[in-house]
Amino acid sequence: MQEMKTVIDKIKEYDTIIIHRHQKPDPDALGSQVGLKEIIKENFPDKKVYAVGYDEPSLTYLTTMDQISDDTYKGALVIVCDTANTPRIDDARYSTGDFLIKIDHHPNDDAYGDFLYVDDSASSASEIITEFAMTFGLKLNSASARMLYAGIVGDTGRFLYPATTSRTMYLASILREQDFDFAKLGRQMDSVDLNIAKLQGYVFENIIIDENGAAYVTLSQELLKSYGVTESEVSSVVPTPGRVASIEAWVLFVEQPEGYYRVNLRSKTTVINEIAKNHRGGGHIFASGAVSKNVDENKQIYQELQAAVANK
Ligand SMILES: [Mn+2]
Repeated sequence: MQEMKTVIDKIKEYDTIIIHRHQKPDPDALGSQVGLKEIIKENFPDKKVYAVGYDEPSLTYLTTMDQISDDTYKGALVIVCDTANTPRIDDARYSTGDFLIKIDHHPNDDAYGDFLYVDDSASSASEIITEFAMTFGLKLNSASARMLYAGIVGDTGRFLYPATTSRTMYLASILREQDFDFAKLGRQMDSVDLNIAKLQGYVFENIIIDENGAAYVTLSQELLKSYGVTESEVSSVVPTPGRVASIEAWVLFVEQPEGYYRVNLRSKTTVINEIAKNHRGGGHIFASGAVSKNVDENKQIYQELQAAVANK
């Protein structure tokens, strides 16, 4: 609460506020970033507030970013949402403002910034921003509510994942009071292009599952090219194996053009973030990312996952 008070005080103190979030944005990154921007615009109309970063083509239906000059950062407040560590922040200029605030719900392994508001019990950064608005009686509007709702829906898998609490649902219901087309938004977020649907088919056809429900699948560069799927679009097949009843935990090895692998670890009830930490990564207890040098390390990671599921 005291921490939130500092955030509102800083927002009141600065005329220019620039909001960042992580690379390869997902709906929660954009939802918390632009949700906060819209809240500040609505409640402090004299302030200049910007949201910056790469426009991820598959998410431009949610929002698009502002283009600003380097000079804009002079004397500005910079807020970074939904980003656990500095290498993942989209747009390196985040460090060139006057004061830096981190607002996040990932475990606080990299405590960057002049001030931090981190609540790893929150389902999403968007939930934190919504609670922040409620705490200080800030007005919501349809634009902020739509973005924040999208962020919560995104990070909870539509209220499916265990991080979904009664607080999550309460705050979502507050957002739902605003006038935006939530059915259309939900449909857009649930839709995939046909090539992604086909890649999901590949995942179901080729995933290896052991007797305890530990599973893995490897997506090579060649395969991604043949399906016409970009690196950023791969994220939409990461939750796919969870739909199989006999799968308890899974890992997707995604080959990179440079030859190493991005490792996506997910589980229903098995803690897997320690495995990620063993392999240049980390994250939430049921959703983590890591980096693997080669096929041998992939095998090692899968063996660790099998052991974790077997010993649960
Ligand atoms: Mn998030």
